[in-house]
Amino acid sequence: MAEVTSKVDKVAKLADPMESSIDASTQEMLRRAQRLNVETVFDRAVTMKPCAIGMQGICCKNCAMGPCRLPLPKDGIQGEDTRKGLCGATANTICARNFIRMIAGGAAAHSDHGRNVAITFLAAARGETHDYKIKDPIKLMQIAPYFGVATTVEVDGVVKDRDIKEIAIAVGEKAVAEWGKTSGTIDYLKRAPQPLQDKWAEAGVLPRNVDREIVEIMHRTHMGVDQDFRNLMKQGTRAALADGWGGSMIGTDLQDVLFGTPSPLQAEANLGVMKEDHVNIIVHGHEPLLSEMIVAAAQSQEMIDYAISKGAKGIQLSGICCTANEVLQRHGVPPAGTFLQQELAIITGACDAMVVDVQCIFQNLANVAKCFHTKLITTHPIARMEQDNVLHIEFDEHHAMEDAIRIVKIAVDNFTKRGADVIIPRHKSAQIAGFGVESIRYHLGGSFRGDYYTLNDNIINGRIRGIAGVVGCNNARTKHNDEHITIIKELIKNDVIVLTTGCSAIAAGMHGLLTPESAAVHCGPGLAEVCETVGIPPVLHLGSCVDNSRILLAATEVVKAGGLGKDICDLPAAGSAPEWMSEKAISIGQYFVASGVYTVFGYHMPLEGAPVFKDYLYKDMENIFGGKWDCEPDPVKHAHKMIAHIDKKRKELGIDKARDRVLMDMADRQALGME
Ligand code: SF4
Ligand code: MSK
Repeated sequence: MAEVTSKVDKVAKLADPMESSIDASTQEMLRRAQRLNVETVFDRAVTMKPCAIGMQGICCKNCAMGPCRLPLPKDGIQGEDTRKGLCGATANTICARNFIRMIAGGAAAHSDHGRNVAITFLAAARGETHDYKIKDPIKLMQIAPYFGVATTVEVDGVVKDRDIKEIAIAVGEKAVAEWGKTSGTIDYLKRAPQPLQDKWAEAGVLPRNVDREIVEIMHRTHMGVDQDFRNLMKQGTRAALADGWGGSMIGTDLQDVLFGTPSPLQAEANLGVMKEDHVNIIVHGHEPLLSEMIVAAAQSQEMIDYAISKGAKGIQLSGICCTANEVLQRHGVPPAGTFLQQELAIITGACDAMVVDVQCIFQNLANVAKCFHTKLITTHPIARMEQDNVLHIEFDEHHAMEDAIRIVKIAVDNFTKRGADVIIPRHKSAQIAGFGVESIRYHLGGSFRGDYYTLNDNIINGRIRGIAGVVGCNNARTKHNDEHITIIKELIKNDVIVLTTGCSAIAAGMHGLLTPESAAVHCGPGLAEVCETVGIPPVLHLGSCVDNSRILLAATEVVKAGGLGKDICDLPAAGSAPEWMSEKAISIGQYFVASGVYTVFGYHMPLEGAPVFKDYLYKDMENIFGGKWDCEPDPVKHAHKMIAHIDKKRKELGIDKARDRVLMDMADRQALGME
């Protein structure tokens, strides 16, 4: 081990490993970190407490007359709320401004990822880069009409298929334009159920283009502009929809076209996927543009031979955060861990290179890397680190493979510099990942009756009580993975099928919930029967954070299949982000709410200091969009709030009795409009 430069203050309080995580490998690595005197996020969470006023959402620093802080009086608000900042901004205004600035941050992060994918897609379509090819032309043909791109041409009165390259260029140009077009609204909005589109139009929240909605948030929240929390939220909703039904959805689709649409595959999860006798490369972040190339480079015979020539048995690639999910769902590359395990992967002493792109990357990785031999490599022009031990190799789509090979070689060379003190936790779990709208249709829909019919039938007859989306981050203020796993287990125990993405999906994989076998252990009898019959896990891994758009489209498919109402808000469904921490989670939450989903966050929401604004999100939103926010830190209560909502929707649909009856006959189906 190199000289330790990220020492924990000897007198500082340290995190209790057992209280910090439910995962044995995380506990083991945290103990090792503390033994080696290497500080991690878990220790910092003990020594640094969050600001109480910031937590309430009522600190404004939008001009230099502030920061203005508007704490709630100790005995609550009696009578009129007279709190105001120097300019007169009320608690509601300040809280709403802060909230929608989080949406802007989140939507910008997701959408800029989508933009980079669109730009690379267009370069590939035009033949300006030879490292990327169209892997899924069928998906390209499916999405082209949404952009208004024709897939056929008429020549001398005969209709013919249009040249695929021409279609790809036209789709690429249209997609890139979605970030800045000067008229109309985002093309993909028309993929939503018509009643939802009508609600958005009536509420005046149809997003015009992705960039404009984000910029307008920054303008409206500037000192002295929008001072009506409802009007501020209207803009927050526009930007969130521009993310979910725009930037993220386009990003997901074009990644599928370029890299292949995922289909279920087997892999493992947790730090135990690293191998002591292999070169270990970890990809971390969100954009799969470079990591796709690193997968190809690491699997090439040339690089494997090079690794063997340096004394390794091969190259073990693994991932952290959503870059992990991207390479998992398309190549079966195993995730080494979630967001909170990024420092721990280096603390194994076996990480020869950690390659990071954008989002969710701790700056402290550089300090931890200094304590070991690990090469930390930043690759994105917008995400560099100031520490001098960090190598920057700027990725460029025009020479992507060259960059990837250079990075893999650096990792292999670094293998020879590894210290003797290597400890890789043994824990890892098997998992099936790679689900999506298409594979749910295939596995649960049944090819004979058409899309999603069998899934709907099972929901109507009560074997499946409802659908939950459980997504999002870890948060060092909560016990690592505890809320994710408790909530998911409680949901599947009650026959609610779970769709998961992001770090929540990695957590589910680490704790063995992504296998068909887990159904018999953890599910209620109805869901267990469906999983056993179809051979799927009760928790379906749908990908990364941008792939939450897959959940929106799966919900839309369920609506289209019939029998469960006319809009997403009619479905027996609910959303959850148990351990959220990122601004992206707030953007995701708002686009789920505005798409009609009851969405419950764990930990806490920065709204307590502005009760009127909080009520607007927790109650009034439902009258506008059919979905609303909620927050419940207790994981069991959290799950039961979702289940109560699902049951309420079953009752409204008139299928609450079906859970006793289980089997539906033709007359039942006809009554529900399914025949
Ligand atoms: Fe204070 Fe108003 Fe300035 Fe915010 S904008 S810091 S509330 S004076
Ligand atoms: S990586 S945004 S910690 S899910 Fe998408 Fe995980 Fe949250 Fe980052």
